[in-house]
Amino acid sequence: MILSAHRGSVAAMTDPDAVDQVFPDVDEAGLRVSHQKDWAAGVPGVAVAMKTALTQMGPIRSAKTLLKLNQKDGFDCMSCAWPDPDHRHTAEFCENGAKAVSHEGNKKRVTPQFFAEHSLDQLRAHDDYWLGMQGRITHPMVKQPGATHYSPIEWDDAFALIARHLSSIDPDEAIFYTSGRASNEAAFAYQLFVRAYGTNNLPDCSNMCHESTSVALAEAIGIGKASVRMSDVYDADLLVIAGQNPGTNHPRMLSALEIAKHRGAKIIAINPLNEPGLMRFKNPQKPRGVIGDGVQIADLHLPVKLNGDLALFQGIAALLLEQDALDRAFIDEHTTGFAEWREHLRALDWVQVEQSSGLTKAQIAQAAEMIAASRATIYFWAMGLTQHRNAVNTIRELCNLAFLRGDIGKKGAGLFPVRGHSNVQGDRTMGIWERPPERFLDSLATEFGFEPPREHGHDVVDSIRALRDGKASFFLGLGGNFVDASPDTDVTYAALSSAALTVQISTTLNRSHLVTGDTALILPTLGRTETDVQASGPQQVTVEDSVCAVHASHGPLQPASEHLRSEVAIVTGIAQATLGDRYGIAWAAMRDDYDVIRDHISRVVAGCENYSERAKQPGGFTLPHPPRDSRTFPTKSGKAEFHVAPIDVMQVPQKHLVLQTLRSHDQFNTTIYGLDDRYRGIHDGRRVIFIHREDIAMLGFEPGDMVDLITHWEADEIDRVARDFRIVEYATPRGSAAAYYPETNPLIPLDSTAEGSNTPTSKAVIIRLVPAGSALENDRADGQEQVGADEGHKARPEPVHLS
Ligand SMILES: Nc1nc2c(c(=O)[nH]1)N[C@H]1C(S)=C(S)[C@@H](COP(=O)(O)OP(=O)(O)OC[C@H]3O[C@@H](n4cnc5c(=O)[nH]c(N)nc54)[C@H](O)[C@@H]3O)O[C@H]1N2
Ligand SMILES: Nc1nc2c(c(=O)[nH]1)N[C@H]1C(S)=C(S)[C@@H](COP(=O)(O)OP(=O)(O)OC[C@H]3O[C@@H](n4cnc5c(=O)[nH]c(N)nc54)[C@H](O)[C@@H]3O)O[C@H]1N2
Ligand SMILES: [Mo]
Repeated sequence: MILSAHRGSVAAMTDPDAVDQVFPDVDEAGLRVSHQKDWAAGVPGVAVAMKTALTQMGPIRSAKTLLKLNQKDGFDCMSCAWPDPDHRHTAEFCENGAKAVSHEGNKKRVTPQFFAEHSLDQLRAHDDYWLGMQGRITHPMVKQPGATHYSPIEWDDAFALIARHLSSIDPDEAIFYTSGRASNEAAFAYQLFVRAYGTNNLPDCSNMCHESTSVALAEAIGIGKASVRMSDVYDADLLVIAGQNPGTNHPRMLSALEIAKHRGAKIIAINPLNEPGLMRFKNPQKPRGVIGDGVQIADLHLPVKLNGDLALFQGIAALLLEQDALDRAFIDEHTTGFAEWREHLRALDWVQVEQSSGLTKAQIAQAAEMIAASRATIYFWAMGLTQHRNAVNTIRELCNLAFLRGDIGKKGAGLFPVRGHSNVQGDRTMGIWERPPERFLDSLATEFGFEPPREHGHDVVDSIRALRDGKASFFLGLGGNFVDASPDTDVTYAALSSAALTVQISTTLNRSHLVTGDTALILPTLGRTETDVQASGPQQVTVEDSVCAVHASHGPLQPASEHLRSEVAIVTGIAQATLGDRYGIAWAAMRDDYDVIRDHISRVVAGCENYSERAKQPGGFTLPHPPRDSRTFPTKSGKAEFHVAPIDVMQVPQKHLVLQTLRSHDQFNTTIYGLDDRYRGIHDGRRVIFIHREDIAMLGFEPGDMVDLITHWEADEIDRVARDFRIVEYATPRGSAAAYYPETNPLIPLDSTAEGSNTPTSKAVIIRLVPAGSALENDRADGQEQVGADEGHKARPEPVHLS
């Protein structure tokens, strides 16, 4: 079927696999590339969602789960942290939410027999897609030192093993990671255990995600969270969406954008790529959405160069200042540092702005005009802003813009970092933080009668360094896939492999079960779709979304195995085995009745008074946020703080590109649901690199060529290579390339992090391209051995999609 290159069609709506191929079947492994789409579907991508759900869960489980998804009496979708609207549809989920639920509700099982039949070496030869698709892990498993296979272990023996190890080391030699799916109850119990044990080594996925946001917002407005309510999105005049791809990563946001547009809002998209979800939206729930062209989303698209946002925001601000388009009253009453900032912008070097942003002054002026004409603007952002060396400064510059126009603490306006993992924000609120605020520790001390450690712990990057340098020997992951999500894959693999004991609390199989310490444990847990019954009866858990709204969640499905334990039961079990009755903390009582945990939360976490009752109300409650609620700013100065930052121009050597590493439409972080990225026109393959046509020619290649990617990083001697990527010509600015994560994580140096937040620079690493295979040859000629991570790729070609 041939579709227009510039417009999706109704046929494509009903047949999501319809493609017009640009170079069909060029790849022996089956990769196909078609034209990019210029629209995305929102709530719900019915055809695709139902197909996935029915295949993996069957009709009964599909109906049981999907109709409870994001409902007030149901469970919280684990696919993203987009807030729930007050008025919900019967089907309040998106295609990717359905994929996440189906993945967890999968009827396939990873049993002790599976582990007996597959050695670790055999499992390592499979890719992430295959691993994740094997289904739910059913029993606790152990890998003994030197063993070739995992074997079953009793829960109590697993807890005792952990306790023995923890008792034999200094608490600061242990690392306790959290991924952002853990419930507030599990997170609270976990940080309590870790601090009672004696360390603040609580890295979490935030350290690789919105940490730059948390740092920048805490400095600028005194609190690291979004300053908007869901209703503000509908009341805004202008929505600025920078460095975010909602069509794939927050599809339910498209419905909110559609409503806002119908109420007259304008939208500016700031993104190197013209992501379909930012361009045009089709809502299959409404006739208007299915027939015709759908709703145009972005009124202005600014194709900024990678890492060019700081310059762009300064350009916009300078023009607004020139036009005197500012909210004087807000600036005078609520801010500090304005005069100095204005001076800085008076001297703005427009040549540098245009170079760094890749945009013309005329394009930037269009954005300034739209902002000047708006009475209330919301600024949205995600990984496109946070994962850069100057990310903290970039986000502070966005805050400067909001202050300039008084766009904070006002109806329809504010700062809206859109979080990733569904409860990553709640986990932080509950104390999952390597740098906990003193006030939080004081409350913990009062509530539990022990003195928690005050020294800051390791974040993700520092945890890897500690393991690498032999300063840590124990790793526990409460969810997530640490080795695949982290940067510098070879370094990270070696670091984790040097540990004495690694423990993963998980639902499905992933690489972190295969790259392990001498001894390794897999502790299988209930997911959010499943019922959780403890001694006092069925339990609920609570979560917090991107706009500080807290609510309860309980799953409808029978657990995948009778041997699974809830995250709370596992954490309190480890705590009991390790600490016994040290400090008299009643671990068993917390496990038996989560209200006991919630009562502690009420007294320890500011804003959570009377927690259990309020969280369980239909729709829950919203946590306080002083700048949003009353324009009070709990910063050092008590005001919103303007901040001056120099423009940071990346120095890219000739014949090199800047690479961003992003998500396809068929993945959730390191979980690969499928091998398509249909909005970007990619089918049956993931090892592709998107490059501007003229850059391809400049580098002496052609679209379809196979290349190896090599990092340019002079700070150390390590060779960083990712092999066998197919070049795809794509609409991206000159010099800015893109490829999928986690395949490209071997390219990101551990030491390449954002200033101030230590977040890996996953959206800007300088690379060069060589013909596929020649990176290996050169290395051999140099006599340098390549270690580990990417080596296995040759042996396991991209599997062909079977559906
Ligand atoms: N289906 C699905 N949903 C998810 C996830 C998933 O993997 N799959 N992951 C979840 C998680 S943990 C997170 S954090 C979020 C991530 O949500 P996103 O931040 O949307 O995720 P990315 O795919 O990393 O996309 C980054 C976007 O920023 C753009 N970008 C890159 N560099 C720059 C830059 O320098 N400037 C600007 N202006 N733009 C830039 C990219 O082109 C891309 O559109 O999604 C969450 N939701
Ligand atoms: N190059 C590059 N690297 C990146 C990024 C990038 O954009 N580019 N993005 C970064 C970002 S934003 C993030 S958030 C991190 C993500 O890092 P992580 O959160 O560590 O990784 P995930 O892939 O989300 O973790 C998936 C695993 O979680 C487990 N799991 C799923 N559900 C549950 C549950 O309910 N309970 C428990 N206990 N386990 C569960 C499953 O076993 C699954 O294999 O990656 C970061 N890494
Ligand atoms: Mo994230």
